[in-house]
Amino acid sequence: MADLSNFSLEGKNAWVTGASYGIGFNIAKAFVQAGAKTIVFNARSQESLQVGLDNYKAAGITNVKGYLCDVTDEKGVKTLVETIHKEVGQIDILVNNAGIIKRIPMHEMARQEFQEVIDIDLVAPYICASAVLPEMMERREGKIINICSMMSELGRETVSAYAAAKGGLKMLTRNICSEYGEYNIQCNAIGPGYIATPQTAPLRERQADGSRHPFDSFICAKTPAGRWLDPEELGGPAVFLASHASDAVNGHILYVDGGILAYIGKQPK
Ligand code: NAP
Ligand code: GCO
Repeated sequence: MADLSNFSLEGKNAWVTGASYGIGFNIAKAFVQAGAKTIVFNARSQESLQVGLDNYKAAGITNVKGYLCDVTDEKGVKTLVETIHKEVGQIDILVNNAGIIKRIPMHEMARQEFQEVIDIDLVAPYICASAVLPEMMERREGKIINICSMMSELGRETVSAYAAAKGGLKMLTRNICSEYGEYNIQCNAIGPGYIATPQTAPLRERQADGSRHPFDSFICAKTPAGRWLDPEELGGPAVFLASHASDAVNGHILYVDGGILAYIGKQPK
């Protein structure tokens, strides 16, 4: 019988930011399947918090606590971490999942719009990681997983702020690894490919004439499997990076992209 105990999250508490739905919710679900003791998630609105609570309930997940907190609110995040320590216990795993994208040609993008993406997708992971590190350092153990992107490696039209943020998040991941590895804290990232979630829904919408969105066809041609990935497919890689099975993995960006980064793309017929 294989011994998979190293992949277990038994007894572990995990905070997944912005995990009301989408990728974060599916990562949290996988953590529960791997034996996590308590899942904590936060939302920036009461509405999104309730959506999350309803989603966890519908999935039969009861060991979950949701809190109202905007990840860009440094004071609010510090207060949230203190509350989690009081009400749940130690934070063994942090997943910096919360994120937004704005698809606007750079020369038409207002400074404030650019800044908002940077604040949520890059500054907030710094804020949240900085808030959980002291306790992890004390325990000399911890897992931080940042959610990067294809845009941590590649650019494309209209996503300048997002690519800058996700490229920075790749290096923030490597720097947290470098600075805190001596405390037995591993910081890695998952770089999802193109995942069917609300964030990418506009790229998959049917056209007025019922035809496929050009970007939908484009991405399927760029993915060897010829399809968008399901958010559930990120669960296994996330469990691996959250578990002791990855204690010797640090500063790594694990691309879960169906092979996009390896593939030149299907030749148009
Ligand atoms: P999503 O469906 O748009 O979900 C994003 C979640 O983050 C939402 O629950 C959102 O809450 C929350 N959020 C946004 N800003 C927040 C803030 N300031 N404070 C707290 N929560 C906040 O996106 P997703 O597709 O699941 O993506 C999740 C992560 O994966 C993001 O970092 C994204 O960049 C990354 N990613 C996505 C893909 C993809 O193809 N989908 C690929 C690579 C990487 P609200 O409900 O309030 O908006
Ligand atoms: C886009 C998409 C992508 C995905 C993801 C790819 O507009 O190109 O939203 O950015 O969200 O980041 O890995």
